[in-house]
Amino acid sequence: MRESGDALVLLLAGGIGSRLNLLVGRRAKPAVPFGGIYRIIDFSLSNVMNSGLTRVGVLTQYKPLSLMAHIGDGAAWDFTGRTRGIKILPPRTGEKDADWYQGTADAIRQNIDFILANPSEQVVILSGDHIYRMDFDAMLSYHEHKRADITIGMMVVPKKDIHQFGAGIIDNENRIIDWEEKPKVPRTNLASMGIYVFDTAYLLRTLARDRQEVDFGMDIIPRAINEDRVYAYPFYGYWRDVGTIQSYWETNMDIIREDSEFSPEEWEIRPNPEYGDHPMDRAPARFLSGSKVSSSLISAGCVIEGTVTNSVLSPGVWVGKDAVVSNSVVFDDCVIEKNAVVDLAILDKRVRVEAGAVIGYGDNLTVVNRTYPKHLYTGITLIGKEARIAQDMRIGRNCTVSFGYHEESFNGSKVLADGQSA
Ligand code: ADQ
Ligand code: ADP
Repeated sequence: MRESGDALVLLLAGGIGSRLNLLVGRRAKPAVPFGGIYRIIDFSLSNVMNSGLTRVGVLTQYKPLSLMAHIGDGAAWDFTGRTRGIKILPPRTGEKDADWYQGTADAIRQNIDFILANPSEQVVILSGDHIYRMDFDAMLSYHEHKRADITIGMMVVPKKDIHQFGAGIIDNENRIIDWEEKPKVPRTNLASMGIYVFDTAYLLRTLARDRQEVDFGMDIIPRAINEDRVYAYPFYGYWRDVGTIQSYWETNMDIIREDSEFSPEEWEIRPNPEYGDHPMDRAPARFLSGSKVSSSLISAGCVIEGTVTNSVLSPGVWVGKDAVVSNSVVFDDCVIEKNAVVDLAILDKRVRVEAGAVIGYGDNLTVVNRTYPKHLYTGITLIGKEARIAQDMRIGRNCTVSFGYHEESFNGSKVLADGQSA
C-alpha cells in the first residue's frame, strides 16, 4: 500500500518553448516570470508541496541557469529536510546531439538512475509550464483504486483546441480505449494535461522495452492503451498551458478578472522569497497623487504616478506622470516615463520606455500573420529584456523589439509598423 507522500515526482522543465519568443531568449520556459511575483514553475512546485509529496527531480535541458537559481535548495516549497529533497537533473552531456533528450519519455529514461536511487511505488510526471492547482494525492489514490499501470490527468477543452493536445476516448469506467496525439481532425474533446502517474515497476519495464519510444504522448501511451491498464483522471478546475504568447497573456489577465476562478494566493502558490527578484525586500507599492489604478495587480516596490488599468505589474515598476499602462504584463523594474503609453504589451525585465513613447500604437488588432510561433497575431506587442524605447518612438501592434542588453536605445526609424521586429 502506498504511504502518503511516498511517490517520486519528476518535473519536465526542459522544453525550449520557442513559441514564447523573446521571453525565452535567455531563460527556460518554466523560469519565465508570471503573475507579478511568480515564475511559471512555482505552480507545479507548490502543487507538489500542497499534495504532501516530498521528493522531486527537475529535468532540465534548455538554458537552465535562471531556473536553477530560482529553485535553489527548494526551501521555499519545503523540500529540505532529512527525507525530503529536490534535485536538478541536468541533461546528459555526451559528445553527440543525440545524447540530448529526444522527448519526454527519453528524458525520463536518461534519469533511470535517479528513479532507482529513490525507491517508490509510483512516479508522478509533471510539466514545468502549466498554470493550475491540482491535488496529486487524490490522483494517486484514484490510480490505486483503478489498479492502473498509467493514469493520465485529462480535461474537456473546446474542440477547436484539441489539436494542441493528446486526445483520448474513454469507456464508462474512464479506461482510455483510444488515443491520438495532437489529432488533426477532432473526434473527442477530452485532452491530456501531460500529467501522468505511473506504477514505478511498470515505468521501468516500459522504458527498458524499446529505446525508439522517445515520447509519452506519441509512442508510449498509444501502445500502452492496447496492452495495459491506462486510465483517465478527470480534472474539472482551472488549468492552462502557457506555451504561446497569447495564452501567456490571457492567463495573466485571468488573475485580474473579477469573476475568475484563478487565484494564486488562495491556492497557496509560493514564489521563492530567497531569490533575487522578490517582493520581500522591496518597499510597499506607492501611489502618488494623480495616479489612477483599476483592475490591476501591482507588486511591491512599484511607484505609480500615472494610470494603470487591466495590467499585471511585477515588483519595482515605475509609471510616470500622465503615462498610461493598459492591458499589459510588465516585468520587474521597468520604467515607463512621463506621457508614455503602453497598451496590450508584454515588457520583459528592466525595459525603459522613454517619455512620450508609445507601445501598441494604432488600432489594428486584426490578424497579421497566423503562422506563429514567430509572429504575434492578436495585437500583443512584445518588448525584450532591457530594451530602451527612445523618446516619442512609436511601436505598432504585434511587434517584437529585442533591441536591448545595454545597447543604445531603440530609435531606429521612429516608427515600427504593425508586425515588424527590431
Ligand atoms: P506537449 O506540451 O507538446 O504535449 P512536450 O513539448 O513534449 O509536450 O512537453 C511536455 C513538457 O515536457 C514540457 O513542460 C516541456 O518543457 C518538457 N520537456 C519536453 N522535452 C523535454 C526534455 N527533453 N527534457 C525535459 N523536459 C522536456 C504534452 C503531451 C500531450 C498533452 C500536452 C499537455 O504530449 O499529450 O496534451 O503535453 O500540455
Ligand atoms: P531572468 O528572469 O532571466 O532570470 P534576472 O535578471 O532575474 O533574469 O536574473 C538572471 C540571473 O542573474 C539570476 O540568477 C539572478 O539571480 C542573477 N542576477 C540578476 N541581477 C543580478 C545582479 N544585479 N547581481 C547579481 N546577480 C544578478
